[in-house]
Amino acid sequence: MPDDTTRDFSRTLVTSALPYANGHIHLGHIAGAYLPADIYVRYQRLRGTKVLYVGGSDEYGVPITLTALKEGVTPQDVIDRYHTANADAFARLGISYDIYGRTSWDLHADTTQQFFRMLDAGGHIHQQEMELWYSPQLERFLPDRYVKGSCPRCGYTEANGDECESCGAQYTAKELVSPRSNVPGDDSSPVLRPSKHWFLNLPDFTERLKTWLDSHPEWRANVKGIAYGWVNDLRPRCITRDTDWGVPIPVDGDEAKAKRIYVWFDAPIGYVTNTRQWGMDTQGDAKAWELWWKDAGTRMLHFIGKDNVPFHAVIFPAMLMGQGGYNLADHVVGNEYLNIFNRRTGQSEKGSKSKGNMISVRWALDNFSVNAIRYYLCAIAPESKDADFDWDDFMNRYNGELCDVVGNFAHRSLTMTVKNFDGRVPEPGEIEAGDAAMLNAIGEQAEAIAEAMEGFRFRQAIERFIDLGRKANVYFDAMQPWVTRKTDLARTATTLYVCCQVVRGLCVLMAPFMPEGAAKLAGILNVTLPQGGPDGGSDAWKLLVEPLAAGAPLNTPEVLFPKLDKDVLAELAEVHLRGEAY
Ligand code: B3M
Ligand code: ZN
Repeated sequence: MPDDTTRDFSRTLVTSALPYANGHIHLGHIAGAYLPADIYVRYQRLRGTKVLYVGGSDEYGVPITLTALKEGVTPQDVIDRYHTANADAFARLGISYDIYGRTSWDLHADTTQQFFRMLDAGGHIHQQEMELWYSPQLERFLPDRYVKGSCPRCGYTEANGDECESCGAQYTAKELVSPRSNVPGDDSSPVLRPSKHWFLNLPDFTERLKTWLDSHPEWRANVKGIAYGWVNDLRPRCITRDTDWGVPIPVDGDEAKAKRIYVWFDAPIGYVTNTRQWGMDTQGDAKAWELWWKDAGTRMLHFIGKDNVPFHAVIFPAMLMGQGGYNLADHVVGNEYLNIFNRRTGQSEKGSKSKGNMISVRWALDNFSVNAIRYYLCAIAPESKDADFDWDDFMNRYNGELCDVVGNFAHRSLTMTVKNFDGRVPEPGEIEAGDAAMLNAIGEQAEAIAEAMEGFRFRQAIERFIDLGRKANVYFDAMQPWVTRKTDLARTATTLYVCCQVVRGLCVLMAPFMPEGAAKLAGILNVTLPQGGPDGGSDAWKLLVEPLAAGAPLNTPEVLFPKLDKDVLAELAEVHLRGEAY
């Protein structure tokens, strides 16, 4: 097996978990699976790497049909509503997918059925009879959350059919204590009935999974811990459900007709489907996707929240092994949770719909700039442990770091330059040691940011970016261009020439984190940031060492990062406490 840590890759495929089209995406989702992926993708695009970023909605499964039942609409209505809303929220937040697909597409049924057939042909799928809860009144089985009851382990009374959200226990349906139907209007008591289902024989892949995981000592400890825990105890897993909302099982006969493929079997295959669709949309090529999934020169990265680790680091890889010819993930970047700090109680809480403490992306964007949201969520990214979203911390970090350090430096440098040097980058005089050190710091910080990015340490990367701003302010204050302006114009020209170079550096280095701020700054500087994409491009990081030419025209500076007002923030925090930030 090749050593993946040192392999040279020609292109990178990045995926972010497909959110259920069953509610508005919230900041917890963003901090876990979306913002880190987007920052990484934007960084690689700037470096000229060929990179493809695939996402989309997860549109099957019981939560969606239950929502439809409760609202008296069809599942299609539910997914249409939330697919559109979430695609829009991602776009406003600058999450730069190359495609945002849907698992309800016909193409996806095709991909999923191919996966099923191939696993079946390889002898990895078998049928087995199980006892499942059945509603005599509805005359149907009650899969997953259609049935509630008490957890056989901890006694939690809102436990689901086969798992407990309170203690995390997984069990077989018949172990559930005091079952009751969760379907509105169904008053009958559930009874156990036999039903035949299809199982994926995961133990067939144990050895291969172990070898593969062993080849990735560089993964985060939290991801490896969960993955090995599963691989050391693999059991056949049921991959079908008694429902009519899902991908049809590609098997003849009435037994298969009444059931569908389980959502967690088809969902990760959505990454493949959406890559297929992207290839057809952009190149009219039905086979373009294969390069991204099967060529040994492609590196594959999954960005997810930690609850999705078993599926991305064990089950989906096993499904890929059963296909033959597919690459396996080179890194599964699993993030911890973003909790909510409650100002009233002084306690950190898990985000939950029932508590009403979640902050939707659409609400956040209606009230704050995209730069502020992206800055704070990256600065506190829950990489190796849970983090707290806290309104005071949000204001202090955004105002005190992005505004006061970077925004302020850019603004005072550019304003003074435009005013005193006729709207142009000044002609420098002699570059002295202090100037040279400042100029060198641009490349040094770019290196440090690159190193953190390559290691998926985004908090550290954004810290290194702010560090450059801090160094620049120290330089500016030491050189005192507002004083030398009256005594030594040549000296002032050199200082502001250096400052302009730093601002240009900040502009490029900012682009992965705050693309909107970077675009605005690029407009003032009259520079173009390379777009990059699946075809690759030039390396903007290398261009950092090529200075802005003396005499280059600048546009009128404007405030990039307006400060958050304390009173406005306090009011919005109240709205959140009332459960209305969703
Ligand atoms: N929809 C669960 C979630 O949103 C699931 C992820 C699918 S990724 C293939 O967390
Ligand atoms: Zn429990």
